Amino acid sequence: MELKERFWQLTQERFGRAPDQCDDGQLYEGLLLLTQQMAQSLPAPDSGRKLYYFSAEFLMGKLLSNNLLALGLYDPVKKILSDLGRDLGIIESMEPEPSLGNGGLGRLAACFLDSIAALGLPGDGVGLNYHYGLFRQKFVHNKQAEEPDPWIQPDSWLIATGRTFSVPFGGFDLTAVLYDIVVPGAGSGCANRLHLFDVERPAPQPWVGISFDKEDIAHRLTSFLYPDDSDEAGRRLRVYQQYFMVSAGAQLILTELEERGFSPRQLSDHVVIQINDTHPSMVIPELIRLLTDRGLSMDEAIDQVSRTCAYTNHTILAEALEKWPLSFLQDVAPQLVPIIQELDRRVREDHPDPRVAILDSQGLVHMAHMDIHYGFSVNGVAALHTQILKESELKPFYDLYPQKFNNKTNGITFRRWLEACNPSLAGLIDQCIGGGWRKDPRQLEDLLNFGDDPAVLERLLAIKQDNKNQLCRLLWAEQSIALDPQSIFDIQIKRLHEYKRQQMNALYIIRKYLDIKAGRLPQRPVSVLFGAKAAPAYTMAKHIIHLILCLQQLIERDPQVRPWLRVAMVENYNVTWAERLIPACDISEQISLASKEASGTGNMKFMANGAVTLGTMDGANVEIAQLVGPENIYTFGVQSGQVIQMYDEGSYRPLDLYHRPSIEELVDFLVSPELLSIGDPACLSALWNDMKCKDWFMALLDTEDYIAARDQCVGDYGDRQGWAKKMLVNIARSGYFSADRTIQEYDQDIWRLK
Ligand code: B1H
Repeated sequence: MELKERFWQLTQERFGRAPDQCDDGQLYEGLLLLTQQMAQSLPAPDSGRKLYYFSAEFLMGKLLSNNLLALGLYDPVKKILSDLGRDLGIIESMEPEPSLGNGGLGRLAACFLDSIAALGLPGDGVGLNYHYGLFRQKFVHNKQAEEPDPWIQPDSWLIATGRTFSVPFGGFDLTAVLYDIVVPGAGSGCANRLHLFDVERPAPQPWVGISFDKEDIAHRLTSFLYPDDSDEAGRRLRVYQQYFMVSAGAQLILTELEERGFSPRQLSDHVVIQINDTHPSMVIPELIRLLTDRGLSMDEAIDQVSRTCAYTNHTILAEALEKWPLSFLQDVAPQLVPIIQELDRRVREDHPDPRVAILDSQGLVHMAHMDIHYGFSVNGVAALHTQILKESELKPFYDLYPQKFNNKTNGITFRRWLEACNPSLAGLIDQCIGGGWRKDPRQLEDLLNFGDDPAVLERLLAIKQDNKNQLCRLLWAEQSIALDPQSIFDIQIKRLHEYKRQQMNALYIIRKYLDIKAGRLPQRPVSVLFGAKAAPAYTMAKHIIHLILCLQQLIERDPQVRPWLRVAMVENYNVTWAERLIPACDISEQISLASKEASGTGNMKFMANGAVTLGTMDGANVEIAQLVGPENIYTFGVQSGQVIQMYDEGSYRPLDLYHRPSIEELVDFLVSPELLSIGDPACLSALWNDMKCKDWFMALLDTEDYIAARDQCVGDYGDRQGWAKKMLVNIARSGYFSADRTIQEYDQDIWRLK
């Protein structure tokens, strides 16, 4: 049946009316059903070995456009709608964004699913169906407030499969119900699935506090995206969620293995599990348990599992490396405890070094250690990150198992992050080099032939300007933020964390503010945009949001400063906002303390959309710098080796830096009468104190160098031709960061699926 006919039939059946009589919501639902049906009819990729990507987060973003593109329906549907006088963009805005993740780690998992399906590889995601994703952020009195974000509607991308598994918790069993989201592969003609487990009868209301009795767990286990682990209740709930996810996931794997006609003894021949950070690490002892239940000896089970599981490390921040008290596990999944003890015993037998033990002297289970000993691969997510893992963070393990360690520099799907979010740029690229880059982003390098073509450079600038105009209209309509589209758009969007150093960006804003007040005008007007959520219990991060919002208000009220400098923090930053902000960006702020940002993926998205990076030599910025060359990036700051050494020696003294007059003036502005009259003195002075005396992520160390590099960057922007050339080189060299490339490397070096 023809697409149009099918759509007419569908809305007729569903709403008793033809599309031209439907409202936007009905059209959205109709398109959702249509795409879903078509995606569901695609076959799964031809299976050799099958991958299961286990992750506590999948930050999928809106799916309608993405799926239409993957199915090759985007243009036809757009046409059908415009013939009706309707706009796909507006229809799409009806879709709630499933925020089942915090940030980069969850978005990476989503990009990977997209690439795995596009490459026609057999690989499904395994996670949890949180009813409330990450909180919805509101700004109240210049502070972050959190509201629950229900995303599941009667019609959503979730498909009830009817499959259930029984998860044995200490003292009771709980049924895990499987929902699927279909993941159609762009151009591959096949589809994979994202498997999300849920409890059978989820509580209708979000909750405050949890009592951990059987009833509570039974109804609320999947209520929220795993909470931050700042209190014991949060930590305990995480362990419940994690075990629920891995036990149901492991049972699904063994069921599918059997359905494919293989025995549990053949597990590693037919299955590979990628463990995304340590949140799913309990899959190792759980699979060992299930295999021994099915008749394998302990030795056989351990051998099979060790050849099936591979681990990705995403951070060296100590607080994110999970260590669970054995006593928690004793409550949650007592059947795992003897297995973990046995795994630990075997490690100790072979390796007396206590640093590599699984169980430490305080009774904590080091999840990453278990992954490394009992997995066959350990990878970092950017070249520098993997090097740091090998040379310092995980050195004792690297010495034991050098062959297990490998790097897989992160990537992004260009289908969402260029084709879909920046159609005018995509169109210009087509005109220059044809459409081959859409399948193979490395072909973007052909753009380098146009580096001296004034017409192309001019188009590039015009498209950027157009995207900035569009963003301005949206910011005004949705958040009453008015910006000058002619100003430079300097953007920092990412989770709020001290190591990402939004506070250092704020110090630059203060520098410019003071300059303008003193009559020293900047080279040109700059708008500094932020988007960031802070974990609800992360006090210092919330103070930094407060500081930024106070600066925003201070400047808004000041007619002397406002024409030159604006600050705008976007409320409730999420994937959808990122898709609007990134195409409109001139300067991409990637200013983490060197060694602390494992990779970053926002940096890659900005680059592909023609922003120029202002960054430290951290994470994937290092690889960006190599690719574009020094004249097309602005780098600054102390190098990672030196930072690591300062931590080792404990030699960083922020107070000494603070007493430099150029820095003191900036830091002291936090407690100036201007700011105190707007903000909360307790928050501002707490932040002020911390920056002077603690500054754990060394913002003051790089402040002077940062200000100089940023001024240089703002100055260079004035040479419009020169700047356009930088943009072009950035776009041209971004193809390396295609998630398709990353996934091909995972497949070649780790998964070997076909
Ligand atoms: C990343 C996390 C993370 N690394 C714990 N680690 C979390 C750890 O709620 N938790 O418990 C949540 C998230 N997220 C990010 O992964 C890195 O910081 C980025 O640099 C990297 O690009 C991304 C994907 O690899």
